[in-house]
Amino acid sequence: MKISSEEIRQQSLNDETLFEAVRQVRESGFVVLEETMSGEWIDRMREAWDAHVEDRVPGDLLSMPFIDPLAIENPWALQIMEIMIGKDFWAKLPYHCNSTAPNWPETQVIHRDQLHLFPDLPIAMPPHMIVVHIPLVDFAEENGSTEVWPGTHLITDHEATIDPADIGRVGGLEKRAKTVPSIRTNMPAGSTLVRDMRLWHRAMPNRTVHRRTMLSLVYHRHFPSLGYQKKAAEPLAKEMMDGLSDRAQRIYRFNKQEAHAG
Ligand SMILES: O=C(O)CCC(=O)C(=O)O
Ligand SMILES: [Fe+2]
Repeated sequence: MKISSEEIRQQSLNDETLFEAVRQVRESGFVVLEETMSGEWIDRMREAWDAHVEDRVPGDLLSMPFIDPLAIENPWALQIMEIMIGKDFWAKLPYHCNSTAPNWPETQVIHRDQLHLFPDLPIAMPPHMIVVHIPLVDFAEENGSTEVWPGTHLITDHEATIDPADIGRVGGLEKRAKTVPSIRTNMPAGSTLVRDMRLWHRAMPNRTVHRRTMLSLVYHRHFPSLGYQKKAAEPLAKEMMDGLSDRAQRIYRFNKQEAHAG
């Protein structure tokens, strides 16, 4: 969806836009907010990430421009996530990107990045993991914009829904996906795509001579009763954490060196 230049400048969605964006994530499993980032921002980020992906520069993913606030605490996505996965969601640094090389020939297996919570129940729980993507080039069919199956994040009656191997991309969704319409996430560079990680999707071939890169930042609902979460995060240098905003320090709290971050 297009958002107003005012919402871009203020880095804040108005009530109506926010309501519509949340509705789309809830019902379709994703929303695209078009062109939230400036051309300058996109170029700087794309050059840094492509150099990193291509191993041209020994990139420190915990430095600028990788940890730019518009990436790690994307203000538009944060507003949506605060409503959908609760204000105290968390994430880990460094984040990653999804990049398809020039002339990449492969179609990925259809998969969901996350299973349902309570996969044995016949109803979908509210979202618990959300990924924020920021495309660093225009996404179109020629360069392999991701294909998604709107609404499939709510499908609970499929055997692959309860099979953890489904996340391992074994192809359990291919047949059923033929019965559900799909669309390509064609969007301008610098958009913000917010996606429920249960949504069925796949990477597509890149038939251009240019790399197709998007940032991928994963956010988790906080479940205070599940103490295991912080084990998985690498502790980051104190100076680096201290350089982040208070909000970012809270989001990335499991990267903190102290044992009692939760
Ligand atoms: O790069 C893409 O378009 C999607 C990649 C993806 O879904 C994945 O690797 O899990
Ligand atoms: Fe995926």
